[in-house]
Amino acid sequence: MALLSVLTPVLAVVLCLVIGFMLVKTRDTETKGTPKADSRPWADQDLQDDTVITSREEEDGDWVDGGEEEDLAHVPYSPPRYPEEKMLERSRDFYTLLNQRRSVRFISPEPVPREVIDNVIRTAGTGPSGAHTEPWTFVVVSDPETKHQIRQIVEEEEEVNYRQRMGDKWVSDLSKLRTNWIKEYLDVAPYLVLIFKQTYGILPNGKKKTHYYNEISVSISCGILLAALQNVGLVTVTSTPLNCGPQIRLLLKRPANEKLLMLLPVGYPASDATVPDLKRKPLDDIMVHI
Ligand code: IYR
Repeated sequence: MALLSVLTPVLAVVLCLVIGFMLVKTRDTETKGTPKADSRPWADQDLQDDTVITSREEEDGDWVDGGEEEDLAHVPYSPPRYPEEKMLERSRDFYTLLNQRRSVRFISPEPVPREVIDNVIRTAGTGPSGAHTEPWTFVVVSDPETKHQIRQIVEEEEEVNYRQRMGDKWVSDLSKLRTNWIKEYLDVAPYLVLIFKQTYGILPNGKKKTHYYNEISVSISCGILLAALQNVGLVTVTSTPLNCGPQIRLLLKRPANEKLLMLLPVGYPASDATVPDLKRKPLDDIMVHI
């Protein structure tokens, strides 16, 4: 009994040491198991989306080291500089042009010159991207059968979205826009442009390359594409079909590193096209000058 009372404090100390050791060990293995979490500083809290949630497949494999890439020459840059008067005029004109942009769901089947589509996509490809990785793929579909298959996928999923996934509040928020899951424009528009974000790159040697901020980069390039379409008098509606990405990716035979970000039907507006009579917020409501 006496021996037991002497040993109890010793046992308690040993027990504490063992528990402490086990805790430190667990923390060590946890950090080792998720090296990406710490080595991805661009994964800003505010940008948490599926850009930074990598699947098992994406985590595995051989990633290229930044240092493996060649150095790049830096060259002089002197874009046009306009007198202030001219700047004012150009800023007004560009605003007037883009202020006429509307999401149009009634698109004419009239053919559009292919070269115009090539040029607007070239323009979208001028967007800035994280570490200049250019993490975008623009799939242009004019084949009627493929357009129809896309329509079938989108309508089937959108019906479930509207009826179940989006919920009453979202559906009622949209009622003023008179949208629904029937997307005739997917058959009718001469072109469907499907924009994929490449969640990582694949080099010719098969190694994977990090595509920093890929979602925000591709979103910016979509904005430029919308402006380029407006500039040539074409219309579109920025559709982001919920839950259709994987099926459309497989239909279009795109690789697993590409995720569908946006689907743009592109063409001239139908002669009887209508749009909701929306108003834009005035400058004072969208700008804060400090
Ligand atoms: N993607 C659906 C629903 C939709 C969602 C928003 I937010 C809109 O501004 C418009 C529609 C659709 O395209 O019908």
